[in-house]
Amino acid sequence: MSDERSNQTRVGVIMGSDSDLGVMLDAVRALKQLGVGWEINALSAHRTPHRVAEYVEGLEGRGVQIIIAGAGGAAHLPGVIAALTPLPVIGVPIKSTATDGLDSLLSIVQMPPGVPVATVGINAARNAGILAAQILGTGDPEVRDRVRAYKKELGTSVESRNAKLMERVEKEL
Ligand code: RP5
Repeated sequence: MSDERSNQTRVGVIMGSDSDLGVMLDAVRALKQLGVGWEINALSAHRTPHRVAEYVEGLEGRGVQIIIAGAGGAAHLPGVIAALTPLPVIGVPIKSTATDGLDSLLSIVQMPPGVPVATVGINAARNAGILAAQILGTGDPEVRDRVRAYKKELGTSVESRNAKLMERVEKEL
């Protein structure tokens, strides 16, 4: 698998705070596994709004094609980014302490008509990375083949666990 660091950066991973990093690393792990070039930043829609706008406005010129944005609580970062760019935005609701992430989920998913954010599950940053690779795969057969191989592995692992299921049941009875 090619080293994604030597690749052109195609996915911008961004989060509202460095406290989101533990979750957002799963997106980077997926991109790395699928050989997609990435970059990562922590910038806040509320605390650094002008920096967010400046960052987003520079993305297209640098060849970035998709943004994965994670935020928690009043999670406006993915929506603000979607308002500023025609590039697709995948939102990752970070599990907050106050409401277990329901506030983050609803803040990200309930966008007004015309400004969609493709929202994954609470803390589901890995799925965001996979979805970004799948979107890129529509125009890049190499990435698509890596996603295909990954999905095949997923199926193989389910088959092998299924084969051991009866053994486990018998131990329990
Ligand atoms: C959000 O507020 C961030 O995305 C983070 O999930 C949450 C808390 O941020 P910190 O106070 O930890 O910086 O904007």
